[in-house]
Amino acid sequence: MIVYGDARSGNCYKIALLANHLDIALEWREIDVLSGQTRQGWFRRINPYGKLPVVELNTGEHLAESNAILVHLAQDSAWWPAQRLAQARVLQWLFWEQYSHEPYIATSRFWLSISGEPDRYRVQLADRRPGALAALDCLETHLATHHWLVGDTPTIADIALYAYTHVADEAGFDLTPCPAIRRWLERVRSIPGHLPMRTPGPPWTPPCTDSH
Ligand SMILES: N[C@@H](CCC(=O)N[C@@H](CS)C(=O)NCC(=O)O)C(=O)O
Repeated sequence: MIVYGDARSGNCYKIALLANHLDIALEWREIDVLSGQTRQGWFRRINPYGKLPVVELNTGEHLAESNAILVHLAQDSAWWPAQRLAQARVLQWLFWEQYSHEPYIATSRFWLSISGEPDRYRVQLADRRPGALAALDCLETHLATHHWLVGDTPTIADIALYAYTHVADEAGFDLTPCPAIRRWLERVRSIPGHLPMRTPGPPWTPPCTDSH
């Protein structure tokens, strides 16, 4: 499977982490989110949304949206529960991650630690802070009484939420007051096959760099 991703991105990291657990071999094509490649014609043809990550499956078909990719890869594995309600609960966390966690924590991290111009985003960072704190509070409350987000074993809900929660400090959020989250992060890290987030390798060069 080919992955177009930026190694600094938590959304892209989700795919690398699950693939490692599932022993899926990856060809990682490093695309710098700041390079403008995601707005070029070649990229829009594989993902009209213009966002990383995108995977190219063995069939040659493309699939975007990190959590949709997780659902696709996890089928028939222990990371996707067999029971219908448990499946819906995993989706509940995946949708929550995209609507109530990622827009606050991942976006703040991008502005603060990746954009290279954090001062430019001072107002936006302050604006997103209450939403990020609410997301962390929600996670902390749930994890205070649950080992994993859904059921008794880890699922792709844990992978999706781990991706940006474990780098919340890079978004300006100290997890010291969140002991349940910190214990859960440690549990996720202890699962055999865990893969830490990497630093980006050299950028991949598309065969044709058309801009339309
Ligand atoms: N909902 C999408 C979000 C993807 C996303 O925001 N990707 C960012 C990197 S984390 C990106 O490609 N940014 C480049 C751009 O917006 O041009 C997902 O979960 O995959």
